[in-house]
Amino acid sequence: MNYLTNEAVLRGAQAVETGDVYALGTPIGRKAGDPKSPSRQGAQHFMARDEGHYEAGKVESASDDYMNWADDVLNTYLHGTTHIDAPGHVWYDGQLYNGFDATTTKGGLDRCGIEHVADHGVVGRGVLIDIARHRGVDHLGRGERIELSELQECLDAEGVELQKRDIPIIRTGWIEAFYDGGVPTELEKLDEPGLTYTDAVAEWFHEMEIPAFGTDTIANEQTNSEETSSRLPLHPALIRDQGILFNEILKLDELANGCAENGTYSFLFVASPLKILGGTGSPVNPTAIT
Ligand code: UVW
Repeated sequence: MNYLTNEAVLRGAQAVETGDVYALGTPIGRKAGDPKSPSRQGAQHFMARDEGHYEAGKVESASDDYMNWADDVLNTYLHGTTHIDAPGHVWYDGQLYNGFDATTTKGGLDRCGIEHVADHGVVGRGVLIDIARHRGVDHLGRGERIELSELQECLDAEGVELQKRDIPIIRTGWIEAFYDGGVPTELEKLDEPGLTYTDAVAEWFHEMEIPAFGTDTIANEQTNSEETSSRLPLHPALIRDQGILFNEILKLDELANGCAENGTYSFLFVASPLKILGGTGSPVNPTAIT
């Protein structure tokens, strides 16, 4: 996040050409269910006050006022929709990012919580790397791997340069497949496509000084790594070792169509987490302005 300097923000602003605005968050509270990790429950949204409450006499209108109002409550995992992971979200060997002790996560993150990201904001030059379109498919298949070399091939085909301190946004088409009912959502079957850990991938993120990256999958990487035989090895390698912000569960179809129509794949990317003290992440509705 420290790489998102004034210069990086201005580079993002300079990428704006059309003024088109794309909201990259997924809807919350669909009756059919929202895209999220199957290890988490779906969001519960309920009304604390609406006209039904007044009709039933459960709440009273203020006698000196003509106005009634609606109020509601959202009970949700912070990672249960489009979200940004806090740097303290994952750890190994008892240490978080920057060497903080894992016991500092007890009862809420004393270190590396999302409020620090929220205070700074995630603003910079986003670059869409539309792997699904590059492969000529609606969406990548279960467990398919994206190689580092393919990112560069896709960028070359799009005619855009990913510069140091940019925010890569990788599209697989997976979330559209979710809405079409085309991907399994049970935990044991969660088998998403994406990048996976290799030394070269970790070094590339480091050398490119990538502050944040996003995808339209639930966990931003190939779920079951072909390389390490473990689940989600990029999480510890990038979040814990490098402090890179993961923006997951993005809805990228409209942005992708706009980029393809205009032939420009860079934009101003803005995502503001909520200031949840000690939070492990926060829902966001990121904005891409092309
Ligand atoms: C985990 O994968 C543990 O969480 P998230 O998907 O929010 O990164």
